Amino acid sequence: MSNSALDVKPEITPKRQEFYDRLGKKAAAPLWEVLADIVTVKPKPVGVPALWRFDEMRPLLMEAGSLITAHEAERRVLILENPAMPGKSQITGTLYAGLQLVLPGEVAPSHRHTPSALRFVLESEGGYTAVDGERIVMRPGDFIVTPAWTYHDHGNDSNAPIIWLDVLDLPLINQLAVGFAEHHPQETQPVTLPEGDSLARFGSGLFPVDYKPAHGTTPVRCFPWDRSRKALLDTARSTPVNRCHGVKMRYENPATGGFPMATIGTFLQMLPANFSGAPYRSTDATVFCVKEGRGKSKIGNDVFSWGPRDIFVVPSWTPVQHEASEQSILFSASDRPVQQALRLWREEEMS
Ligand code: 1HN
Repeated sequence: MSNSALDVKPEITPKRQEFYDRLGKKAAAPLWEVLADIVTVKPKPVGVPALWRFDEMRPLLMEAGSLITAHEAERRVLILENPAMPGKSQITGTLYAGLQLVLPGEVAPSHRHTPSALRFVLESEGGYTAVDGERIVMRPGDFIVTPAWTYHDHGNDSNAPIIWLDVLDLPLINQLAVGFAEHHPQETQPVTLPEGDSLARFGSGLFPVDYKPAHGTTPVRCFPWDRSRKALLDTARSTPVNRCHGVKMRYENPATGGFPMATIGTFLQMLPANFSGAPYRSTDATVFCVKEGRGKSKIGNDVFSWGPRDIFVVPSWTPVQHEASEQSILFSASDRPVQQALRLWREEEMS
């Protein structure tokens, strides 16, 4: 659409301005002055493309570790803030991302809140997150789900730091003004389930005959890296390589076939060595985390080279084009389940 009231603003004459000023005093405003800003012809991305290098962030995270304990901080996290939105604690319009550190011997106290969280583990030689009575040992590449309003605490009983990427639907939850949070009465919630329980019970293609899926959220709390990687690479052997995505899979809630989380969709994709992808855009702004490999991505007009554990963000409807110099695996997360539930999601493979 062009040349219409949707993208052209009427001229402001002194008489009109005087009228607008009087409207303002009555908590009113002329729609025609803002229409083009609030009804956009195409999405106006929230935030800009950006990349965070793990090798630069890790020393800062360790420095944070010497300045404050996990206990005092509640969560010792460096927020990955979109550079276009400093102070807003968001990486996209709907998602928050951060890097969390738990040092050997530390516990991050148990609490619950209405925002949902995912963890993508970057560095760990043991240690756990506990979700709803189940301790989940963290290994690099594991994707772990903390559903809304479930108690969770983290602990490191290993000899090495644990570092992971947190992605939460916080900006969305706060926009809806449905944020609640509370501490567990104890520092660490009681462990009531055996280790590996959720995967053993719900990750084998068998469900209790009268099982009713809880709305939106997977009963499998952890998608372990070794299984995910094998599924991706085995699939890649018998699947054509998509010209934009390489071989891309989505994590699934085995009880519903939908995404594991109601608000955040998660994906794993393999770019073959020397892959040079075609541009692609979708309305769901996406946070990528490099699991393995090296390459670069053109996002809008910016080119970012990346390696293991780097994190980058692609804003809504911004073309992205991936290249890989060696076989690479990218984890990614976006608000696609929300957009699809509302029948609003769009994508386009470009040439
Ligand atoms: C939270 O609870 C965690 O549980 C991490 O690890 C990051 C950011 C904002 C609000 C709550 C966690 C968070 C958070």
